[in-house]
Amino acid sequence: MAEGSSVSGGTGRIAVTASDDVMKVDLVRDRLSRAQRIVVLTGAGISAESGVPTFRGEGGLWRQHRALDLATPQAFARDPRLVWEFYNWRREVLGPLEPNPGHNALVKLEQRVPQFTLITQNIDGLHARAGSRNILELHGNIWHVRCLGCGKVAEDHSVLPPMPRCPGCGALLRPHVVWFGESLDPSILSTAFEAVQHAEIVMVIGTSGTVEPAASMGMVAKRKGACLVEINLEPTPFTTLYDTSILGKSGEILPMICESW
Ligand code: BV8
Ligand code: ZN
Repeated sequence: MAEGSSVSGGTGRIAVTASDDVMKVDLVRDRLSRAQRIVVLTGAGISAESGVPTFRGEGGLWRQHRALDLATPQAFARDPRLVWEFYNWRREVLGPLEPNPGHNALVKLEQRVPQFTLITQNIDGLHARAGSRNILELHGNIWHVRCLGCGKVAEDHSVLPPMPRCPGCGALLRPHVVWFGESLDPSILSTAFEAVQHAEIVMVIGTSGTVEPAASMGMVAKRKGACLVEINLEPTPFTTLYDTSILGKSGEILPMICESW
């Protein structure tokens, strides 16, 4: 929670005091308690308190490579072994990590809302581990692999070899994630846009709003009259467009917002 910190963020925003945030938490809680259709969109920030490095934080680097440069089909075509080393390193880091109170609060919220959709940009699988049900994984899941030969998709939590092969046809496997420059699964994408267009409230949590098409979802909802709430450690390019923006850690704010009303 921003303890009386003054937030300029380039938007000339006034100082945010703890009491502002407490008021905002109550306001959002009240809105949520009266809503039928709620959508939550999460990014790397919601997993940060579980110990998952975010993309743009200092954790976004691996052996001096930027994640952005390795999460592409070109990088995999050029050097599949290096890209698999990157993903195997991330699987190793993620393996022992647990959902945090932010993930858990969203499970409680889902149980109390008639129509709840959780759209996540994260591939860490922590929302499902926490117990969320109606999840749309826009960018895939690091625990799933896809065969470049027969196309088979499998869930695999084992320690994979440097160049894992399909047990069925022997072809090389790839992580079943969406790389930069690749299209998202059309049915997942259309379901996500459908949900945001009919939502009464959209909460955007822990995302820098830099990756499309996820970044546009909030504004699509706003144009359809939804109430937009942002929870982030710092202001984002969209902060001024939100109805309410609460600065602080999602693992602290979400339990306050989602505790039973
Ligand atoms: C697409 C899976 C159509 C892989 C990911 C030029 C050529 C080609 C494409 C493009 C182009 N220009 C733009 C594009 C589109 C491109 C894109 O958006 N690029 C960006 C970089 C400009 N998008 C795509 O390519 C998408 N496909 O558009 O298809 C198409 C096809 C061909 C050509 C054109 C278009 C596919 C995008 C999916 C990429 N895959 N992940 C992997 O992870 O290995 S995206 C990856 O990065 C993550 O999944 C995540 O989505 C994203 C990182 O974003 P965030 O989640 O926001 O994380 P970030 O670190 O940035 O921010 C964390 C935030 O949390 C911060 O704001 C921080 O303040 C906050 N925070 C931190 N701690 C906390 C917190 N908040 C609260 N509490 C805390 N404790
Ligand atoms: Zn195969």
